[in-house]
Amino acid sequence: KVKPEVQWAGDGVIVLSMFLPTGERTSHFASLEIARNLGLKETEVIHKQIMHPAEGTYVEVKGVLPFSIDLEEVRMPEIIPNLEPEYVEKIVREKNLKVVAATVGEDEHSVGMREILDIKHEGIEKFGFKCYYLGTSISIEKVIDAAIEVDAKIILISTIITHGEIHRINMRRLNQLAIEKGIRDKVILIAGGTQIKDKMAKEEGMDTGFGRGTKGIDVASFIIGKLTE
Ligand code: B12
Repeated sequence: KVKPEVQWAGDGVIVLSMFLPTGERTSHFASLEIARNLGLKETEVIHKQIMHPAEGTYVEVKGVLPFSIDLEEVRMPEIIPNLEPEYVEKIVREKNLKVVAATVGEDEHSVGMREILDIKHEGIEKFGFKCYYLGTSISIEKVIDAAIEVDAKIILISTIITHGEIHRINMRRLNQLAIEKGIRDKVILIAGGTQIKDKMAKEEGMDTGFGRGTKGIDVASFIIGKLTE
């Protein structure tokens, strides 16, 4: 069994951080109420910061967790081991694999996609993939057209998730357009982004989805696994 700890072994102390759209005094007592409702004991406000007075207050509350976790019962997702980098590179070069990549919709987040592609971030270029990066705020139509033009076997799209479910609509559109243009069975479709989940991507017709912390080798390994299965 295990409990979080701060001052001594297994003391159960945790810290919650929250923003409340209320003034300092109200936020102080409301945050304690929230912590108590979550079941924490010995609750105490340890830090407060008034943001802009018209916005609210940031509060940190300390409390003691009244339960411990049985490590035997902790559920963890299965680890899928990556392929050896040398093997990945051999297949990529043999098959002369090309990738079209873009951040889609009206999304300007470029850093994540670049991490996956760039050789200097250990991205997939490192394994010999020829990458055609189209940029940010790219339409799905342009992505598909580019893939057809350069005969790419892999399409990578990056997207944040949105209230209007635009991320889902874009993934669905990518799949549908690939079907309409007759290339769906010839391309691997992969979506990624800060809050993208594999399940969500598959529900919208992608072959897989990758979220936070993804490395180039994870993506390269998936592609080669799929092409050689
Ligand atoms: C930097 C940043 C920006 C910069 C982007 C600059 C740039 N050139 O990229 C700027 C200031 C422009 C920006 C703007 C906005 N942002 Co912003 N931004 C961030 C921030 C702080 C970091 C993102 C980042 O670069 N992370 C580092 C990279 C390496 O991580 P990553 O993006 O997660 O990428 C990894 C994985 O997700 C994955 N991955 C990503 N893409 C792909 C694609 C494929 C194919 C694969 C396989 C994997 C993959 O692999 C990457 C490497 O591990 C995040 C908060 C955060 N800490 O995540 C918010 C965040 C992404 N932004 C957010 C929001 C809401 C916005 C705005 C809408 C804010 C606003 N109201 O104006 C605007 C949108 C503007 C627009 N039109 O796009 C939200 C998105 C929430 C969501 N629903 O998904 C976040 C999560 C902040 C938050 N908690 O609210 N933002």
